Amino acid sequence: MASAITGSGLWVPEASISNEELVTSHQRTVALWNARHAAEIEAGRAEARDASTDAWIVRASGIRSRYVVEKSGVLDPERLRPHLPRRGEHELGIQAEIGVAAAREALARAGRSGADVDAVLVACSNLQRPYPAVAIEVQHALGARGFAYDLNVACSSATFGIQAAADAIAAGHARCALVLSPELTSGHNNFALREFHFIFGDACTAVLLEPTASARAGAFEVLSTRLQTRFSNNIRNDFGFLNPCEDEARAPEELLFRQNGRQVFREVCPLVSEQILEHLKDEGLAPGELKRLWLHQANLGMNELIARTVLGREPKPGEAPVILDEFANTSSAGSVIAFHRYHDDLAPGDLGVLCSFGAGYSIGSVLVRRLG
Ligand code: CO8
Repeated sequence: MASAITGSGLWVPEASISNEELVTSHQRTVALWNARHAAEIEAGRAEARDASTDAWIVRASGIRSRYVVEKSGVLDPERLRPHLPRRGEHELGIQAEIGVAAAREALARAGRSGADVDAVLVACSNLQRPYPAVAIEVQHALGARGFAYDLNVACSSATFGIQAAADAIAAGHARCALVLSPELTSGHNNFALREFHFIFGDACTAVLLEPTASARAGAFEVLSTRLQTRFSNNIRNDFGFLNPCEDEARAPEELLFRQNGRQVFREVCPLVSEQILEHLKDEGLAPGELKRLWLHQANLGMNELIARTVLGREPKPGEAPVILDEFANTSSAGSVIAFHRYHDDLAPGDLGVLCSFGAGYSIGSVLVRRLG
């Protein structure tokens, strides 16, 4: 049974941090670190750290600001992570809370309620606990039926989740499936190092899938999906439940996000372009038939290169919408935010592709056509 995206939703934190604010905090962070490590630097056992600049961030990434769940803790050089008061077991957790907020918007757009939902997938890069699944907490809060589970494929979690939801509908295991991506990246970003501190932002997206036969007018039929993974250590985070069992302590940097960004750029761009082109070819479609590319939002240069390679020409304004200037990289939520913000103008029959790429490596493409 074919399925369609009948609604999307977005939760955006109230607090936003501009590059200028982030760089000011980073300058203080670096000054503090260099002062505290002055003896080691003097003895040649450590290297002095350099501060970040706004001009470099914009030139290298296209990012100008990011939303965060809590701002004062992130900007405090002595803390560099959000303040999130601990919640009781009977209170809704923070990831479930933002998942419910995004889900309610997707449901309202689709003309559905929580009671209509029979599958909830929470698909994101970082989960606040192993169990009970955040997805089951959301299912309970929404009064949804059926089943729920969490999955993590880093930046590609949402597209992998969309394929899982479409498969569940095709198999008759679900009729109304939510895919939520509550990305609280500020809890796992490394705000101390200038090569990482600007990259990420927080947001949560929701996508609702239903059988095409019962989809509302204007929904987006999922024509097909394609997933690819290839092992790479170039984007890595070693935070995990076995850390306390290791006798040799890890450096704090290893327990946060880290990457070899230049290598990622070089290796991932061709893989993504090839995947989209092959996906289209196997569906008997030419790139010129695509009206929109909703790409993962990590780096403006990456998106321009991928769009240019896929289309075989410079993309026209709006063909590959950019949201990373405002949101930064929101991991798996990025391509869904681009879809959520930029789909209303498409006409019935128009084709688009949602494509994510990131750690793993993992790449997911979802080919959709607007229904009349
Ligand atoms: N200000 C000034 N100078 C800087 C700064 C800064 N902020 N940062 C670095 N520099 C300097 C470097 O020190 C270096 O100096 P030198 O040449 O003297 O050594 C120089 O600038 C160049 O540095 P880089 O080679 O690192 O810079 P790049 O041009 O490669 O740009 C980017 C870095 C922007 C990171 C770029 O490589 C990029 O965007 N690559 C793509 C990365 C990508 O898409 N990654 C996907 C990761 S997301 C994902 O998979 C989800 C993971 C889970 C999320 C969890 C969240 C916490």
